Amino acid sequence: MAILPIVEVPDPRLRQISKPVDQVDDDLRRLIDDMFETMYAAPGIGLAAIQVGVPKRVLVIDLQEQETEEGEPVRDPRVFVNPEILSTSDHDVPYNEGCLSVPEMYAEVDRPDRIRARWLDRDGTQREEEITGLLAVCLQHEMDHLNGILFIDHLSRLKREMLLKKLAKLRREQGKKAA
Ligand code: GNR
Ligand code: NI
Repeated sequence: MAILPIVEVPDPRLRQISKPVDQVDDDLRRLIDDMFETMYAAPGIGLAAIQVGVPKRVLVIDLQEQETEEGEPVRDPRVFVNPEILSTSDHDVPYNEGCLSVPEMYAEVDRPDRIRARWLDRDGTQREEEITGLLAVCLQHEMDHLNGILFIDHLSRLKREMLLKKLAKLRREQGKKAA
């Protein structure tokens, strides 16, 4: 297993449309394992393959909402290969989103609160489920990545530009500190 470098804005790879997976095999499972290791280390609750530079329609999610008595997160790894949204509710909810590819920036994004989705799991078995709550938010955020879309694309141009300026400034300051 390996922690892979995460691609950040404005890297053009984040704008690529990822290609469908044609076989869920051991090579793909190795990528999935590396994606989980990278996501847990970040830490994050989701990761799309393109965020580690691989343009395949694969994403991993672990909301890590539960903790043991010792305060250790209980792992609940979920894998989505070639995910599709079959239907969405017509009720949107806001959520304060962040993204490992737009580090340290957060903004409210409205998305449908309930989706019906179909995908392949890590064994290549087809699954279909009604998904709600934070899992629905995260799955839609990750599926956007497969289509070259970032959460900042859902904001007004003014908000997006302010956020990207803030990120550029933060990087300049961090650059100075490191030097
Ligand atoms: O770690 C992440 N947290 C998060 C919070 C709110 C909505 C979406 C996310 S996904 C993000 C990790 C990431 O960038 N996945 O693409
Ligand atoms: Ni993201």
